[in-house]
Amino acid sequence: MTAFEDLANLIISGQHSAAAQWANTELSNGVSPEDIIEKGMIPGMDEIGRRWKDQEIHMPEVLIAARAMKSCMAVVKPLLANFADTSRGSVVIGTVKGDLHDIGKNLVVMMLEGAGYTVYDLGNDVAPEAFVKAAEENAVDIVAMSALLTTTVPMMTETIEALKRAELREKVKVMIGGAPVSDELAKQIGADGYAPDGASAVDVISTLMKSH
Ligand code: B1M
Repeated sequence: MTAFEDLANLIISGQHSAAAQWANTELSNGVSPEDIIEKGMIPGMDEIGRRWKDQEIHMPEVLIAARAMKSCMAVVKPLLANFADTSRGSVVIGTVKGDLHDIGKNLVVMMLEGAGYTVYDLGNDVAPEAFVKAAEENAVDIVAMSALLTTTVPMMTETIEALKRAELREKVKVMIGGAPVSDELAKQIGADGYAPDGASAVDVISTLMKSH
């Protein structure tokens, strides 16, 4: 078993303190925060997703795994942010209205902050009007939306419509992400970009910034 599998197993079994301690120890051994996220944390959560889908586990197990994931994030996040010196641009991000899934969105936030973007994280269950208000008040370059439920994907369209009504759509680029969305959907709803994961989100946003 690789060391990263040990971390994945700590996440799967919901051992939040041990998972955070594992991350701390490996960081001091010189393992990069990116490797900890991509090779340990995400595979752990992916396995939880598979087990839940196959009805091998129930909601409490999912929630304790999510808590372990958050404990690890708290450890690696400050190190990702250390890469940043000056802001490369500003992003308002949230999980759309009706949707409480925030683990993937939080990973995207960490990656963007680590890459040097100023991020205004509105959390989850974010109404279209709240995206508009934050985009306007902070004069951001990018509005980024996450959705994990097929039933909340239409909220992305509603948010784009709200940006248009507020005459902000021409002033910002819109990026979407999350398991039920795709590049094709981004084109259909009039978003400017789609990213399948946190690392690609950084690439997509830097491309969008060039045309902004
Ligand atoms: Co829920 N859930 N959940 N859930 N949950 C899913 C999403 C589901 C696929 C499980 C399943 O049935 N197989 C399913 C959705 C089905 C669908 O609509 N297609 C589902 C359901 C149905 C529900 C409830 C309705 C269950 C119920 O109550 N009956 C309910 C809804 C609550 C609500 O939101 N209103 C619910 C609740 C929950 C919990 C609260 C228990 C918990 C969320 C805890 C939290 O987030 N704080 C939870 C979890 C954990 C999951 C699974 C197991 C894992 C999601 C996750 O965190 N993945 C999930 C099953 C699965 O995904 N296999 C499931 C790990 C994370 C790193 O990946 O979020 O995909 P992900 O993020 C990735 C990319 O998608 C991307 O980058 C991330 C990093 O690589 N990405 C972006 C995400 N956002 C991005 C934004 C970007 C760019 C990239 O730019 C803006």
